[in-house]
Amino acid sequence: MMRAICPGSFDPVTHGHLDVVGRASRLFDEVVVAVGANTSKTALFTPEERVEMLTETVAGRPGVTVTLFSGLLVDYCRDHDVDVVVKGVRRAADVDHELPMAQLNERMGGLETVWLPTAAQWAPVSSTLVREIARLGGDVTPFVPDVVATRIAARLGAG
Ligand code: COD
Repeated sequence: MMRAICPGSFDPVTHGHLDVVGRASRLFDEVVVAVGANTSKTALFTPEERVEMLTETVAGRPGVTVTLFSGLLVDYCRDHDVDVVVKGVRRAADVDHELPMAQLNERMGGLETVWLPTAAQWAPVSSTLVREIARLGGDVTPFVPDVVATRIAARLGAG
């Protein structure tokens, strides 16, 4: 049995993330969607809120679970019998960003990484741009699930 992990900040989850999770679930027996903290980013939602939104969004997908993680990804994967990391790659800049992490995760914990090329329609989408569009009053409904768009509107509306 092969267990994969899709780690990310997911602040918030987008259709691009969900495309990668769905494709990973067809390749592996189990997929853990793991919400971690990227300390270099300014958060819109708490990690717990992101887990709630992800859980609502992936509910019913066989073999897919959602969790929080902290600390090193290699430690989480060793402790939870995770075999492989799955990441979505949108463009060359993602390779530059992801390659050192993949190499160091292999070196520190023998943890392999698989990259899935992003579906073309979601390649320009990022959580960072979704947050910016929403903060500036734009429509994010093409890029995120309805439940997420509703939560963003409530969060920003609440000031
Ligand atoms: N389409 C497809 N894939 C996408 C899209 C999209 N539109 N948007 C993002 N993705 C991919 C990203 O390329 C990434 O692979 C993944 O989805 C998550 O993206 P984000 O932006 O939600 O999350 P990140 O990149 O901020 O998450 C970083 C982690 C939390 C995973 C990372 O910092 C980490 O592993 N932290 C743990 C600490 C650790 O082990 N550090 C040492 C590493 S060597």
